[in-house]
Amino acid sequence: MSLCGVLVLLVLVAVPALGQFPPDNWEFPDRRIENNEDLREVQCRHTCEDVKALKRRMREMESRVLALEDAAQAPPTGLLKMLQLEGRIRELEQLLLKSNKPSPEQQVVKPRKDQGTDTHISASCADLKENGETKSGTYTIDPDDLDYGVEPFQVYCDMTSDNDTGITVVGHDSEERMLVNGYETAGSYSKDITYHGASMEQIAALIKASKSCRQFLKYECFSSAIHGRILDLEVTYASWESRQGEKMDYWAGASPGSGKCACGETGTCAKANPRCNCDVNDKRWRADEGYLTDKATLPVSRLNFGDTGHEWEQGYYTLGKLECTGY
Ligand SMILES: [Ca+2]
Ligand SMILES: [Ca+2]
Repeated sequence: MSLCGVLVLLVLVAVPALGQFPPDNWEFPDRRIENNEDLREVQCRHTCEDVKALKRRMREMESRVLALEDAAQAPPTGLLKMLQLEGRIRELEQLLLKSNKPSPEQQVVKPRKDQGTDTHISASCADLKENGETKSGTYTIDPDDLDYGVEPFQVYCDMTSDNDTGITVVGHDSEERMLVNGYETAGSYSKDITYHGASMEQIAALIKASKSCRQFLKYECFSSAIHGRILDLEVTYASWESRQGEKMDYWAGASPGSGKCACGETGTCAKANPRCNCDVNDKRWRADEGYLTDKATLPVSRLNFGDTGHEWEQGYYTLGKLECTGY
């Protein structure tokens, strides 16, 4: 075969082969991969699992949120019990109303027979006398009304000494004339006063409810002074203490704050002494006495004495009962 013949043969064989190119089943590589299910599974192996997990977690969270909402809306156990009890109380109240029995809240509290308005108790002996009681004796009083302040207490009522009013008398444990001897320094003799049948609070209530009160106090002295001097220092040997326990600077019969005895205020003390008879201190019996009348400080709660240390020195004190009148 000649060269031309060979070329012609090649053309005849190759042209039909070229007519089938590309083959029917041919796909470009990229396109084949896009449509491949296997590849989709490969791609989902991570992302789809993640989505599934996320969806699962979302469902869990939703159920938890719902549970929390339920819990938030539900009343707590204590509140539930309270509501149940309130309902029960309403039921019982209804039952009470039906049976015409008043509930405890509707019940009127009646005063006790011995403390109520239907049993009168007097504030003082003056009050008693005002209400027609004329016989002296022991009575129970309540100066600041029943069911208020101090408890009622017993006192002696003197209904005859004063025509116009009853006198409320409160006694104590030092009513006897008492000797002071052998106590030299100021206040080294000290006597606490205890009142019979009444506390200091009750006595204070009586004083407050009274128009006037008084208590007698006397010191009889033999070279035993109330006020003296040691070198340049002024010394108060004898003093009384108020119901509040304060040491007072004036003696009975004088004005509060005066620092004097009764004679000192009127300028009538022995040997022109400026303050008290006892301050003369001259080996003669003398005395300073009078009534304490200051309602703010009565009654006497304590008495203090001294200047009885030497053998020629002594004294006697007398403290009267507390007496209150009027209202
Ligand atoms: Ca009272
Ligand atoms: Ca003396």
